Amino acid sequence: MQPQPFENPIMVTRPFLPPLEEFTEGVKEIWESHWLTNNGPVLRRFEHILSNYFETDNLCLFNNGTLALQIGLQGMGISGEVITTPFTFVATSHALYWNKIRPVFVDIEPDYYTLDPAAVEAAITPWTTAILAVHVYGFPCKLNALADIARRHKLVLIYDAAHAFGVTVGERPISHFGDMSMFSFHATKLFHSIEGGMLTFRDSGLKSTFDYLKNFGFENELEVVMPGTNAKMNEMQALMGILVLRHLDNLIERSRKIDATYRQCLKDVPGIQFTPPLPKEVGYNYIYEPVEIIEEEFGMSRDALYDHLKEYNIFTRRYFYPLLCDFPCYRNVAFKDPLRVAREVSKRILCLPIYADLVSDDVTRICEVIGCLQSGSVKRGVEKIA
Ligand code: T4K
Repeated sequence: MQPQPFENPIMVTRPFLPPLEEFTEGVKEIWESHWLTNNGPVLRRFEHILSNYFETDNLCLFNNGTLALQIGLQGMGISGEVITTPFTFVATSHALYWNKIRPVFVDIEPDYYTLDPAAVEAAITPWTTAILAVHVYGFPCKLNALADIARRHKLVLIYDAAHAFGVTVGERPISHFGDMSMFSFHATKLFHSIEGGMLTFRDSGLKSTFDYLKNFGFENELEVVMPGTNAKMNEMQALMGILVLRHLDNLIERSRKIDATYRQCLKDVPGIQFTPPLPKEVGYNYIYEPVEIIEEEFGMSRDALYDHLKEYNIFTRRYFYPLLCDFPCYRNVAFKDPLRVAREVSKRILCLPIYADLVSDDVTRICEVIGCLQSGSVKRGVEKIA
């Protein structure tokens, strides 16, 4: 039997929303206090809860992850060249650009798509000040190798951990590694505060700098100690964050089951390649479901599959294609690495729908559609989807 399109679109993700009563209860408190932003009581509570969760006081909340990273780089005084990955969301290198730092793009490793330490080391110059690595899809970077390079070359090690909330390594939160990590709490993330971001950092002296930078540099009513910007998280965001956090373990467990279903249902479909099992010491968050489509085996390119799935109301995403260095704003940035792995992966990668509310039957149905498209048992490309 031919698979039928879904009645309603299945998007790559859908934000988890806590029970409405929990949110309205919290909103009532905000209404009564008339305190909406600027370091309010709900934000302070959220910060306290996160301090316990991440086992550190060295954290600072922001209104989104991009500004958190921009401010983090500025507050740490990073300048010159920073070695980074082209296989990430544009915000990673935009944060460098806004600080007038030159991104030096180097290749990724083929298993989990994080920075290749050997490529990092090969790209170091006298102008290099830092490494900006990304725990892409929540997969931990090569933590020991990068730490070793940073130590030997006296470089700052910064992690874009936008995808990595809830990830642990050896039972320690991923924030434990590197000099600074940025987490995104955007609605599309497993853990979110509608919009939001957070920095965690090793040097406790940075806290006041980040607090100034996100609030115009105000020390008090009359004194501005540095030219800051406005990157404050508001009370509604903090409330959502507190509520979503209560459900996080359950969200991760549901996503883990979805991942297991995909792996089971697609295991015999030629040309679909999943990432290998993670090392035992990693507690993963199952935030994305990336697969590589090997055209020669699958019988169809990644892009063709992406288009055909839309005909079935299934909206996957090509995170992260094109590579950042191919966007017009980065085309003039000079770097030497041929980016062999990154170019190949970005042509093959496809992120399948995954979110806690996605029911198992729908995952099976998505897999059936993919299987039928592969085997050619359904018509492909009846009409071209724009
Ligand atoms: N570094 C990395 C590595 C990142 O991935 C990101 C953000 C950042 C830094 C910056 O952090 P933030 O400044 O964003 O905190 C999305 C997100 O907007 C972005 O946060 C995320 N990475 C990126 C990977 O994905 P788009 O352009 O793909 O989002 P959009 O609007 O197409 O949403 C994707 C799907 O989610 C939609 O098809 C439907 C669903 N959706 C989305 C929203 C916003 C919903 O169902 N409800 C919603 O409210 O960028």
